[in-house]
This record gives sequence, structure tokens and C-alpha cells, in this order.
Amino acid sequence: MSEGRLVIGTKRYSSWSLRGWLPVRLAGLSVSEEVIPLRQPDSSVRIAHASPNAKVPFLEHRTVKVWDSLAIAEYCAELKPELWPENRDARAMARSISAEMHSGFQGVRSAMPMNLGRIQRPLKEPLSEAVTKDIARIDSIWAEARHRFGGEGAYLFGHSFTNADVAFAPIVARFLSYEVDVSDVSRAYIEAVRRHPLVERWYEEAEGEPREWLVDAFETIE
Ligand SMILES: N[C@@H](CCC(=O)N[C@@H](CS)C(=O)NCC(=O)O)C(=O)O
Repeated sequence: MSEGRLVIGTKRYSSWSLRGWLPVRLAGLSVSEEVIPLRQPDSSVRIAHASPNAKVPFLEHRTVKVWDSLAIAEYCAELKPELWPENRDARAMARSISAEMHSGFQGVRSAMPMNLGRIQRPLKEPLSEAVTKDIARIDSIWAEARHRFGGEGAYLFGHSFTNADVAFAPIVARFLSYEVDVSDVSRAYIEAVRRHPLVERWYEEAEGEPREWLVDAFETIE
């Protein structure tokens, strides 16, 4: 029986929704999904009606309401502590890089919106300094986490897909779409995240969304 609902946006485009959906599914919460297509004439009204901060994702679990993807990730980690690394040092880094992702990387975010239907198609314009800087920082975050805590596992903090991997999953999608050049360590990490069963599932479900949900502004970026 469903214990609530998760309100999200178009899976093809909504990076924040992916950051809410992954921890909910990793924690095994039994909630139904309500997908509101983004950038349609009634999107803002529908989202404002469904969610306290007029944004997606929004989670209602039992009687608890949680909005903002980072708060949802924390809520899910209370129910499934493995969503953060066990080691305190690793956990501190995992939280730091998740927060850094949450509040930064505006360069990559605006130049390379998430579009799961865009496959290995680099931007035509040369990358701006802001974008290049963001890419270098992400590459170094991934390399450091893998070097210090990855061990034999495939993810940032080892074998377990944590909330830190959740935070960077939409970046993985962007780097694949826009064919961003990264180090070998980061390339292997990108492959591992893309192959995670839940990430596979999100891509498949995005592929199955109605064509009417496509947004020209995202599809025509050169
Ligand atoms: N910091 C928020 C950002 C959420 C956000 O900006 N969501 C976008 C969609 S990806 C949204 O709901 N926009 C409102 C709209 O499209 O009307 C989070 O982490 O959840």
C-alpha cells in the first residue's frame, strides 16, 4: 500500500527531481509518483498547488512533508543510514560535496541543462571560463573521493551508492549528453553511475514520456 507520494517534474529534464527520486527509491519508500510536466502552460500552477515551495521534488511520506531535494535526501538517510558513508571523515566529505553541488556549479547548470534525450552531442560554442572551471572542480571532487574513499567500489565512497552519488547523478547525465572530456577516473565513475539499475530505470522512464512534454528551448541548444 502506498504510504504517500513523490511529486516530480519531467524525468528527461528535471535534475532536481532525479536528486529527490533516487534517495526515495534507494531507501525503498513505498510512495506513488506524480509527474508534472515542466514548462507547460499550467506547470507552475500545478506545482504550486502540489508543493509547499512551488517546486519539485516534493515528498509526502506517511504524514511527513519534505521539500527540496537535499532535505529529501537527508530524510531518506534517517530511514536508511547507508545513504551516507559510515566513516565520519568520509561522511563529512560526502555532505560537503553534496552541499557544494546543491548551491553551486551555476556555469555547468545553465550552459548544459539536463536532457536525457541528448546523446553525446557537445556544445558548438567553446566552453566559457565558468563552465570550464566547474568541470575541473567536479573532476577533482570525483578523483579525490574515489582516491580517498572509493576503495574497490565503483562509487564515490565505495560499493554503496550514497547521497553524494545522488547529488552528482544529473552531472553524470550532462557530461554524457554534452560529451564532456574528463579524467580516466571520472570516466569510469560516469560509466558506473549510468549503469546503476535505478539510473537505468529513470532513463527508461524518461524515454517513455509523451512527446508533447518535449521543450523546444532544451532540445535546440547548440
Ligand atoms: N533547490 C531545489 C530546486 C528545485 C527546483 O528548482 N525545481 C524546479 C524544476 S527542476 C521547479 O520546480 N521549478 C518550478 C517550475 O518549473 O514551475 C531542490 O533541490 O529541490
